[in-house]
Amino acid sequence: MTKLPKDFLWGGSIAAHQCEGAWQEDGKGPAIMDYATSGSYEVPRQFTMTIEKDKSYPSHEAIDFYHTYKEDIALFAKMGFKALRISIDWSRIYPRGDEEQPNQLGIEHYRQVILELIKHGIEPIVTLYHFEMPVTLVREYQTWLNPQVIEFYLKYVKTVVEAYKGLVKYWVTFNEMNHIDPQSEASDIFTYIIAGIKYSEIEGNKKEVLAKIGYNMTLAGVKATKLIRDIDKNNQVGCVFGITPVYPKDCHPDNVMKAFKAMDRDFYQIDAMCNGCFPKYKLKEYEDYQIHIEVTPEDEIAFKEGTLDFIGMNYYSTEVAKSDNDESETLWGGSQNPYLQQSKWGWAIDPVGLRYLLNYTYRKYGLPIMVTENGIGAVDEMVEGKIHDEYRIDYLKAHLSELKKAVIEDHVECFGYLMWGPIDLVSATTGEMKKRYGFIYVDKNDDGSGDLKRYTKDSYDWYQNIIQTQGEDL
Ligand code: BGP
Repeated sequence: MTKLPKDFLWGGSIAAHQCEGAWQEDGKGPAIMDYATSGSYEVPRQFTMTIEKDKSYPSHEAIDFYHTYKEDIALFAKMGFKALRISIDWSRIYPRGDEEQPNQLGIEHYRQVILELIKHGIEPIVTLYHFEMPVTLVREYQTWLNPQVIEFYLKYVKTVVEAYKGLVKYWVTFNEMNHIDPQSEASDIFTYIIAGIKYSEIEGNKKEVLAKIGYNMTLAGVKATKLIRDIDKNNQVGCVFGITPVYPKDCHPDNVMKAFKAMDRDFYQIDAMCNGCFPKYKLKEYEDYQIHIEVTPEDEIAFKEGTLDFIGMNYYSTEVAKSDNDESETLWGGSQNPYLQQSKWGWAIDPVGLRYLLNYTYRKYGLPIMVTENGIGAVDEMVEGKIHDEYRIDYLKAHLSELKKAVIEDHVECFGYLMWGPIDLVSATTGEMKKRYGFIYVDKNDDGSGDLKRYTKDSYDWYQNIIQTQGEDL
């Protein structure tokens, strides 16, 4: 067999705050990413308390997908997409997060987007939280530290899942909450995009704050999973994790152990959501730091009843467990791998890492996996209206070939591949447009210039053929 199965979900993934714009339209409230400025590889994004006139906030206009979704979805359909992962911006449904009644205009907008996808035979895969928290919940309610926020989240989830009952089957409770891990030093960017707070400004015991946020979000995730299935038993619920496998520096047993431990960062929450209980090893580890997490009998039931139907996997890169004298550093805090090349943004390119991760995760949990993000951020140059992005084709081809081996040779149950950023959009970590992922180029630059016009790149035709031949040409 050289083809991937007929019903394999080929497609792409996007997120509201990175593409929609229209940040004050149809009753949307301000969300945490609306206060994130643009940055670059060298200059980190800033997170401001007010909208400052001399700064630029890329989510405000983004690529204007809020208004262009029909044309953009038509372009995805022409490529042959079977699935598109979108996110719903919580602040369009409950602008402050704590209202009694939802904003009908927000509900109606996403209904139209979902119907448009269905019209083109594209399966909508809906993420309920992709860094889009109403800012009020951070500033007035202490973000995920406050159990009340779990209740607000569940109310929002109920509203949305009931509204689109029968239209959406695949739901994702959270995107990449795993980047908050008390075990390691976090960076401002990750604590901000996930929970709206800057790591450097956390007062008191930082580890304790991260542990509590991580626990409460995990609890919210399992409660939401049960809720979504209770609303419609045909619903399939997953959670998306951003997983960066960690390799040992060499075969010295101490280094192997170090790498094994470092993998906990990305896996302890998957354990919690798949094994029916919050992992005891994590609770004990917290105790070692004098952090106590109270798991109530009610929580225990929630973990039992809220196990996942599938695992969503965002894969970009691998890293090496940090050793004391290694200066090189990755975004996730490990060291660079000398055997691998890196993207312009320092992300190691490791196609085999995807096969390794698919096997590792499938053998650990036995659940179906969807690759919910994978791609390369690169600088594209337009020459006479064309973009020859062979580097993107090389990256995707190499990764898809390894995915194919995992499915066909290793028998991993992977039922979809959603390329990240099928249309150029705002980078989450840097806030740039320059870091482009798409098959479709958007004429928009970091200085705000550009007419937002769309152009297909060489990779657009390439992916169209891969989908058409079910991966036979890889
Ligand atoms: C993932 C996020 C996405 C996306 C992607 C690429 O972590 O889920 O939102 O942005 O990374 O990252 P970046 O945009 O920073 O290149």
